[in-house]
Amino acid sequence: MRPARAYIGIGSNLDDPIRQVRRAFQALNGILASGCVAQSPLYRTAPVGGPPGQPDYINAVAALDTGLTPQQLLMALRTLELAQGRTRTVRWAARTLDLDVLLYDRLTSDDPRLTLPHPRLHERAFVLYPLRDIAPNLDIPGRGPLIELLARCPPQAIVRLDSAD
Ligand code: A4P
Ligand code: MG
Repeated sequence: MRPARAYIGIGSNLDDPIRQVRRAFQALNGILASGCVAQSPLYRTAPVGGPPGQPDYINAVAALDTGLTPQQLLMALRTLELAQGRTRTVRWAARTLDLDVLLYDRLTSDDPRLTLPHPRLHERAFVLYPLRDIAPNLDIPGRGPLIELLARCPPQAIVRLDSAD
């Protein structure tokens, strides 16, 4: 069967976030029946929401071809988060690694355990910029062309890092 194309949002703002994100790219390649087909550059971004005083985030996006179902993929991502020391306290708290399923082919779901596309992706510069780097022609089901979402996105502090950083 043809694999699905999933896009994974990667975020970290604890314990050497650049290293956490690079490690996550490698770990994604190790997911069963899956392969990473594109990696975005890394971005340094101001925290959106959550408790005040959080450090900046490092964000990136990966494209993954996968034979897993969306639920199996989410479980695999949870395992990688735990392997990189993720703990869950309050919503949007600082974290060593957050892995979100942004898109899974053109599947839509309003299940709160796995909402597709990711319910906040269309309004977040820290997702839209790295997504554009690896998939500029994407059309987000129910939301429209990525380029139009970027044009409408509220201003947010975001800086692209050099690959040497
Ligand atoms: N869930 C539902 N749909 C999905 C999906 N498509 N992918 C459920 C992943 N998980 C999904 O997630 C909370 C619940 O969402 C889970 O039960 C899962 O089944 P979580 O990872 O435990 O907690 P979270 O990440 O704190 O919550 P949430 O609501 O997913 O947060 P967001 O929306 O991901 O926001 N600012 C910057 N600059 N950069 C960031 O990366 N991230 C967040 C987290 C806030 N501010 C940020 C950043
Ligand atoms: Mg999350």
